[in-house]
Amino acid sequence: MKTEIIRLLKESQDYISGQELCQRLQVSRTAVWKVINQLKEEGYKIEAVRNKGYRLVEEGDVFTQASLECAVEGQWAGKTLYYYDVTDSTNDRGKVLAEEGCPHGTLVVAGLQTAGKGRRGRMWTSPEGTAIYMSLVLRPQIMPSSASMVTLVAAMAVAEAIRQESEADAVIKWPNDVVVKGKKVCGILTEMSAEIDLIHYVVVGIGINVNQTSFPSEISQTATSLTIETGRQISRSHLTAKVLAAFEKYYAQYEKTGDLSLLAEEYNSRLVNRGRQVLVLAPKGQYTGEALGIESNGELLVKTEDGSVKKVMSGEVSVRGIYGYV
Ligand code: BT5
Repeated sequence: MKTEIIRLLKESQDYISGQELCQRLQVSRTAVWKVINQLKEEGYKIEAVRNKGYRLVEEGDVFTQASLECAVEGQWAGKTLYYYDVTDSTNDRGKVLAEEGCPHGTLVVAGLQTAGKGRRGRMWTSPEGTAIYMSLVLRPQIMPSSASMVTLVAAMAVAEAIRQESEADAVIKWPNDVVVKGKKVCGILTEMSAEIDLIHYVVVGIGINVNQTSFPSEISQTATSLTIETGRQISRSHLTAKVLAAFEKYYAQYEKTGDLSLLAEEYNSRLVNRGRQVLVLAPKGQYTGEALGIESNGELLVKTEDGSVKKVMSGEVSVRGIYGYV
């Protein structure tokens, strides 16, 4: 009922009477009144005027199951949605749900993570109430060797959603970061359960720094948030919905071919590493070169000093700009 009331308030240009809400939802006035009070407590600014009814004045940055259900409009991504105020890691929740058989596109979102994860056992700083922690469960019909490309698809979606929702100039740092003004605003962690030639599921986890105003000293030089960069408060629910919509769009292109051939050009136009010197930390030793862009299989092409072009596979190496973080 909460979701319905928010939807009706949002749709209505003017006041909507308590009686109309009761009739539309087939519930009592007291029930409506209770839900309106809950919504106010969650942060919605709702005006109540005698003989006129209720009006939604401002949505603010409410981040709940209902606010997300109202905002998400896509075909499949986020149609099944689990919101937790607190969880260990949305990726771990996603894996449990996937093992239990949840559908393709199931979304797990949290307001706070107590064990947010980066790649290779690193930590993802996950404070309460200011950032997005979301994981999407996918069941792609592709070979396990192609699954890492999902990270690149997600990075494109996040960069586009950020540009739409906040106007910050979001670009991609290959393979799993989204960057604003040279600092990391989003990290992506893709995990998979598979056999040699069969994917059971993929969980793509996305952490976006949205309304934080500061960071712990260990990451304050390299991390930023959308609020820091734009001076504005951003609605996490709306941004989450935009990420899902953009993800559906790009994922459809990826599914058509099973690779990034339809996306590589656009990806490369958003790639902050392109044309820059990068340091590749490969298992067999490190080297520097100029990043040229990705190929249709998601590998990064790096031109080394001797003129040869090396292909860097995601997951195998870290790529750092040799002039700072990017
Ligand atoms: C990542 O790893 O960037 C992947 C982060 C994925 C986080 C999401 S949140 C939802 C889902 N649930 C999870 O448990 N995880 C996913 P990596 O490339 O390894 O980068 C990790 C490094 O980024 C850390 O070692 C820090 O240096 C830095 N870092 C940690 N927290 C950060 C933050 N909030 N913002 C920017 N940088 C951060």
